Amino acid sequence: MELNLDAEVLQAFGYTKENIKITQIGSGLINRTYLLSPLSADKKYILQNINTSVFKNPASIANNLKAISDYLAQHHPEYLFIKPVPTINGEQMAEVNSEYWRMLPFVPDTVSLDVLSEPCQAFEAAKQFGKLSRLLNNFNAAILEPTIPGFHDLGLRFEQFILALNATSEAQKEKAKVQIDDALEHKYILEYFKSYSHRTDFPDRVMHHDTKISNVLLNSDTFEGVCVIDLDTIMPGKFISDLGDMMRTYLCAFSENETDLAKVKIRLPYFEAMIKGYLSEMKNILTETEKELILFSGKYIIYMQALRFLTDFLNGDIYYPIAYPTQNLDRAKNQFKLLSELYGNEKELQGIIDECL
Ligand code: GN1
Ligand code: MG
Repeated sequence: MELNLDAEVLQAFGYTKENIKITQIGSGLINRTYLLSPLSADKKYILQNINTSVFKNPASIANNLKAISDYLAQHHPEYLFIKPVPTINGEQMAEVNSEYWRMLPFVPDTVSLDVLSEPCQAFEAAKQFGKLSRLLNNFNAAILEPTIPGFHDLGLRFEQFILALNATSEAQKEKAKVQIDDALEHKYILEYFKSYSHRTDFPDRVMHHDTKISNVLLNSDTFEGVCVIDLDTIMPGKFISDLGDMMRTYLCAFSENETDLAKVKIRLPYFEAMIKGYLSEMKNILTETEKELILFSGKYIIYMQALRFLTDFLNGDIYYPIAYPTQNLDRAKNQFKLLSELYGNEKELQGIIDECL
């Protein structure tokens, strides 16, 4: 699909419509992403429009990426960290008509997958996210700004769900009755998390916060992990964010959009590969408390995502784009099914973790 982009956006980065080919790519729900192929050189770039109703302070993204990339350049210069290409004025982003745009280098000879079809892909991806956390273990996470305040704060997500529940219509409540009950019944996940908050060995770390498979670039021949992308939500968080979102998105062969719940099942070989990949980087860094919470990370994140989809359905779909009216409710159903699968396989899953530790 060829697209018309505001000429000013391209100009900010030193290009014009005449010397560039533009294609929209990517499957993310939040930002719009384009591939730019400058015709003059064998180079490609990714251009992204930052969704400012989600990222209310885009400068925080730029500041965080700058702080991290400076640190990595100094301490781990061999690491491939995809930092933004500055504008011709040296800015981290271009601001055009109150919209924010940033450009990133396109990494050649890599692929981004939308679904995992081999356990080794789970290993490679988990290893990449684990590696980023390991390399940033001594970086002071406290200097980063939350790019979305309370992003993975389950307490806040639960409050937002209650607010939506109190404000929604009886008709919506009726449609979502089972899922609302599910949401209330699983509140103990939040209580369980809170019971760990006093632990001193449960630090804030630098978390990616969006560890789905399409956010890892793999070598297009060998399928080895190359680097992670989509760095907008890099900010301080608990380790459970990254590992939990991998469980949410790698273990089932079908995505959150699958409506045939019989297909929502957990693939044990993918779990094992994912745990091995993650621990190949993080085993010696995780604290005792964190190790205790490995399986819990999946429960926390899947429950939170179910709450977020359900909340959005009750709010009239103001956050996640939908293709049909009850899609966010269906996504919530899917996530609650996934959660029940995690519980149903708990023993085997914990056994795999124990063996890997
Ligand atoms: C959003 O835009 P995308 O697809 O990378 C969301 C994630 C959710 C995900 C669910 C900033 O990510 O937190 O897990 O949708 N990102 C934001 O598909 O809200
Ligand atoms: Mg994202």
